[in-house]
Amino acid sequence: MKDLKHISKFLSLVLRHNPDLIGISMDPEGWVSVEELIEKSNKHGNPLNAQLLEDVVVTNDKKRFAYNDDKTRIRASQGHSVEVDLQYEAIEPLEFLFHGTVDKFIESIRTSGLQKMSRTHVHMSKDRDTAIKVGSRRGKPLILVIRAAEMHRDGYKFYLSENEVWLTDQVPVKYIEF
Ligand code: HQG
Repeated sequence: MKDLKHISKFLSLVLRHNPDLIGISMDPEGWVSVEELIEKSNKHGNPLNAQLLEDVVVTNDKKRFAYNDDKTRIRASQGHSVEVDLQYEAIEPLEFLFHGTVDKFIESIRTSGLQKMSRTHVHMSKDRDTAIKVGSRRGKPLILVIRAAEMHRDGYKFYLSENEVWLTDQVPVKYIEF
């Protein structure tokens, strides 16, 4: 299990942030070849084979990675900092979405709303418990409630990633309950 977590972290690094690290090519929708990923991971000193990759995809706690239909390609379902167009369809969000953060960011969020920072989108959760886990990565979590349906009525677009993370470009302050 420890191995799978290590592989998951390595895959997040390569598939979300730095494909160049192992010299793999990524298409505009974020997909890489499974064969190339296995070959180049091994060359980079990160042992990987088809079974291990499958185990990571299936057992991953947040289902971070997804195969294409014939399992020849794989990508991260969200969380990128490299420019990708995941081609998710814009859909109507739940009435409220949740964003877990920490106190040190609150002043800035009160001024400029939620911004995507280094990633391609602002990430939000469908429930408070998930948002608590997200915020806890950085310290004592603070949960912001986003009036998502109202934003949507005002023309903002929302996307739901394959692994059920809600995404949007930004959240202006007026839609945030602190
Ligand atoms: C904050 C993980 C100052 C924001 C999680 C957050 C998620 C601002 C940080 C996914 C700000 C960005 C994403 C502003 C936002 N001023 N700070 N105007 N606007 N922030 O990691 O949402 O486990 O890029 O509150 O579970 O924490 O990796 O975003 O604290 O789903 O799969 O800037 O990553 O998934 O941090 O996390 P991040 P996030 P994985």
